[in-house]
Amino acid sequence: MNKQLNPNLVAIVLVGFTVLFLAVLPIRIEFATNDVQAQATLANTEPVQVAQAENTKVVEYTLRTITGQMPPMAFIGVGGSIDGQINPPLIADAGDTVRITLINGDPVLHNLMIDEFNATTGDLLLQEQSATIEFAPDKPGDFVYYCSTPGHREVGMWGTLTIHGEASSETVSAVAPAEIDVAPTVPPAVADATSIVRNPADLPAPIGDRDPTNVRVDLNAIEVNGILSDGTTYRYFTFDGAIPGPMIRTRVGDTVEMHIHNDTSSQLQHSIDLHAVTGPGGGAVYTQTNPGEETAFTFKTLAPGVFVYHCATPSVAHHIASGMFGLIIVEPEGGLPPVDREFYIMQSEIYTTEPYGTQGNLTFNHEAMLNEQPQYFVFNGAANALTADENALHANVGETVRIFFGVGGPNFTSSFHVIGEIFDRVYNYGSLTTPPMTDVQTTLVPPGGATMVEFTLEVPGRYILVDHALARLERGLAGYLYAEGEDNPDIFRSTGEVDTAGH
Ligand SMILES: [Cu+2]
Repeated sequence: MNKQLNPNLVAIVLVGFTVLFLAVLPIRIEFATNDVQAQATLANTEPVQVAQAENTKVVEYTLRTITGQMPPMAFIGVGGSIDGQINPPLIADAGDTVRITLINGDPVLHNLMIDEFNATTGDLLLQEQSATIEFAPDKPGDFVYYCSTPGHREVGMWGTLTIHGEASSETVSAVAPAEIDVAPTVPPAVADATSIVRNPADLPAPIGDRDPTNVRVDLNAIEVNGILSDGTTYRYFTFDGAIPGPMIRTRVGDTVEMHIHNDTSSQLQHSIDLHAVTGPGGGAVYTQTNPGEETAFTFKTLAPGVFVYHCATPSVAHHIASGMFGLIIVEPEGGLPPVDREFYIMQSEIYTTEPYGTQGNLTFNHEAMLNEQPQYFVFNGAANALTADENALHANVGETVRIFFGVGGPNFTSSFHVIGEIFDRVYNYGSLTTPPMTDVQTTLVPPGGATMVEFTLEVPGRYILVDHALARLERGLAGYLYAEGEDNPDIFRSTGEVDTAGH
């Protein structure tokens, strides 16, 4: 399932970013690790010196991005009075020239923005990449500097720039306003976006009756442009390019060597927290993985069950909402009871700025996520994904079906239900050591939780998988299960058939 992206593509994207920001902003970009590298300075981007009073001055600050502390992401002062301070307060007087240099502390997408002064470093992606901005604040007040990468400000990457003094009409911003596109139009759908839907029949075979053993699992974190619905694309984060991530299947007592790779094309760190793990962070503590790198840890499966795994890199909810979750099944000794068909489905929400149904390339909206107001609810990553012929569930009358059903969330509990069927057995909360509940219509599955349901198909037809909070059906949450076979009029028949059959 590993999808290798062309490193040349990454280079092209980087060059593209650089050209874009050099074109519109007065910045210098340099790489601090190599002082012979050329500085790219455009002649027309020198700050204009205007109307500066004699007592104005240049105020310089250097900040470096830092992760893995508390808060999880932040700026840290470098040199001078702010050295070593997390998100240090920056101070200047109105009319001063403020010069801020940002150094990227890790190979992850960061930037620094101050909205009120149209000041931005542009995106920095490489470790030790730096950019310097200059601007002349013309009004007093407290202004937030922050990183605009989704989720970063929210987990702590911001501080305050305080400008003292009087607002002066004679003091003019030395920086031409950046040409920020504020048009409300939605960008067009990404032309080469791919399906990120995992077919629900794509899961490993049962473990069966075997002794505990050593298992190696490799997962690759990949950020991809995926198809959310017809004519609509979205930037997903995935394990191995599909949602949910690959099902991991083990038995109790196995020793699992878990490897997390982060694709070279990634812009963010990724990691894994498996709920089947007993240990710090479920593994997340040891797997915060930079783009192009790999981490690993080993754990023993102490308890059988159906467990969720997910990325646990801040903002964790953002990474989950972007598609980074899956199931790990730990089978009991002797394996699970045999069934005819198994399926693998997970539910999640997608928080876009644009309303449900908007065509184009939609954008993630962190505030909507914090407010728990998704536009989309999805099975296996995309709107109505499991109603499409290529991803619908298929079985035959007389067969027993098992569905592993989990909720990535990040926020909404599912009232999982199959319209027209009754669950013969529900392994509530995914517990495989508790006797299943029997004859259940609808079962609750919380975020970060899972269930295993089984039922036998007695009557042919199309059954609809839903969350019985049915408004979500109208936001993309539906799947079809087609049962083929002979009619079974003793169990179900239409009025018409009764008449013609003479019963
Ligand atoms: Cu992630």
